[in-house]
Amino acid sequence: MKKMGLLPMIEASFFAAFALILDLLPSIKVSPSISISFAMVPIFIVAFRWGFKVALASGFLWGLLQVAVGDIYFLSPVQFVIEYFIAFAFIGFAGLFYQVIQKCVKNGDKKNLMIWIVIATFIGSVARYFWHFVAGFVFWGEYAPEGQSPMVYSLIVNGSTMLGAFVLCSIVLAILLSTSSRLIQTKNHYSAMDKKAS
Ligand code: 218
Repeated sequence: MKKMGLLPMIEASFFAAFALILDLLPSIKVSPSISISFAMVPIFIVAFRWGFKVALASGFLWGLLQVAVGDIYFLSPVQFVIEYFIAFAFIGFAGLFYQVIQKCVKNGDKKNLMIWIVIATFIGSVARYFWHFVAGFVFWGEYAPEGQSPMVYSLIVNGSTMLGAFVLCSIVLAILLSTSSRLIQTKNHYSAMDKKAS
């Protein structure tokens, strides 16, 4: 297995810390259990800059930092591991689109870049919230309203949080990357996109 370079490692750590800080900002509170934030954006940037493995590491680190600062909900050891290590690391699945995204940047193909960014953001969000959904019906079921099954309760809470976060992250990333695609460029070349812009 290829070793991770020093620069991607440093970036994985930096962006994980950035996500932790963004998560401290006030988020959009839809209900007591549904709050929507764009804190995943830094991990998506890592995914688009370096790909799956580095983004997986960065998401994992964010979870670890979240635990270190004590900003967690602990119901049981299995719930804790699922929600703070597995779920956060799975945001890295957005990195599966690294190659096609990098190709769009290189070719100055802004339209397809936006499409792939939205798709990758969706996959990363689904991959994370799938685990919160699983933890939700296994461990959080007792919080379901009278007469609602834990499965439906978890799907509503985590499904709507996921959709909100996905939409918010997509908007932030689309604005950020349509104005400066350099943000996800790791190679030292001017892309066709930046040439067009200048
Ligand atoms: C139904 C339900 N309620 C609460 C949780 C816990 N949960 C959900 C989403 C994200 C996170 C991590 C911290 O942001 C947590 C702990 C759940 N899974 N399901």
